[in-house]
Amino acid sequence: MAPSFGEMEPAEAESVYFNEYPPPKALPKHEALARAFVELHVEDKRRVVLVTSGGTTVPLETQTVRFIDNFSAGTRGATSAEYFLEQGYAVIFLHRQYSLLPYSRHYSHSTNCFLDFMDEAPPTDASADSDHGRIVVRSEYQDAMRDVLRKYRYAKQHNRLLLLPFTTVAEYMFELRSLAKIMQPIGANALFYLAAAVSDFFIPRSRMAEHKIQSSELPAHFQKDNSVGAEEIYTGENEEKPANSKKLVINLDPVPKFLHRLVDGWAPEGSMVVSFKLETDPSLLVYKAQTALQRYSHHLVIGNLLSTRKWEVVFISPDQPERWIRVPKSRRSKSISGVEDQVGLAEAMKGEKGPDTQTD
Ligand code: 9Z3
Repeated sequence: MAPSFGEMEPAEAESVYFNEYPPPKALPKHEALARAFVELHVEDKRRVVLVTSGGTTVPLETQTVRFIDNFSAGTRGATSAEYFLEQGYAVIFLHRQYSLLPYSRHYSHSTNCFLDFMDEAPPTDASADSDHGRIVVRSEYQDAMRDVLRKYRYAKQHNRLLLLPFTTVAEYMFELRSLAKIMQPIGANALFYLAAAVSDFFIPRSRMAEHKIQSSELPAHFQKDNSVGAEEIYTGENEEKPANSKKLVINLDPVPKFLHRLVDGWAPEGSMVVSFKLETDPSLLVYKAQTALQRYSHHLVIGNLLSTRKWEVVFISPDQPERWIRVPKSRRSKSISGVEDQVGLAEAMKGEKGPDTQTD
């Protein structure tokens, strides 16, 4: 039996994995955009951060109808990107397509849709006929929206933000590898901030069905096209065919861990790598974050629990005691959209000024 990725040296796992998949179609275009972006900011000696954000998918079929997803709205990544921009960084935002984006996040996936922020201008004596029915931002949102709009415009006009989308875990891996290599000239001014929720399990291409997996038996003359479906491909090798043919048994392999390769090979010498660790069981979080730090020898693991991720995170860094950062209860969610929750945490994470040891 072929060795699993876990049994291979990181460099071997890299070559096997990247040879198995064709690179994403958008990769050459993304690489060209990233090269131009990096060149510009290297010239200006600006710090550049690659923020990854959103969940990766694992397709069940090559012509994908169904896929497995990882939880992430993109709030952490999009909010953090705004803070990096404010701190003078240029940001490459590698994100799951249609997940939250810096700045537009305030109005895109909110509980209130963006139309709720708008109104028709009230008629005034002075208003000309052409002004009649003009759409304006409602008065109570003017200040907040002006602030967001100015920051958004600034980032755009000064070329500080590059948005690059991915969908599948394979696309994410290709993009991450290419971008890290393209960032080489940035050297110690480069930061990797890996907030994307990356799938731990996937179906290798060699075992993936081409077409939509059928939920019922097909007449014999159709069977050829669909014979690579559920039973043969998704049932474990020694398992019997499910008695009920509607049952789909999915057999997933572990995704190779490329953080090693990022730290040891792809990322520029002297750059900083920050990864996130997501758990749901509180008793595991610190242990898992510490294990990740030891395994990959990078600079910081930020641990968070699914249920409390908007209020608290734990920093695990080499030779330091674990450090919890918490948003006090009084500053938790009063927002319309819910996304401002994260702002409290981002403020706290900025350091000295933040309520970093508060535990209420
Ligand atoms: C996180 O833990 C992020 O903080 C969240 C953010 C996904 C919880 P939202 O987007 O949620 O604000 O809704 N990311 C998980 C990072 C991850 O999957 N890490 C992998 C690992 O620990 C690889 S670096 O194995």
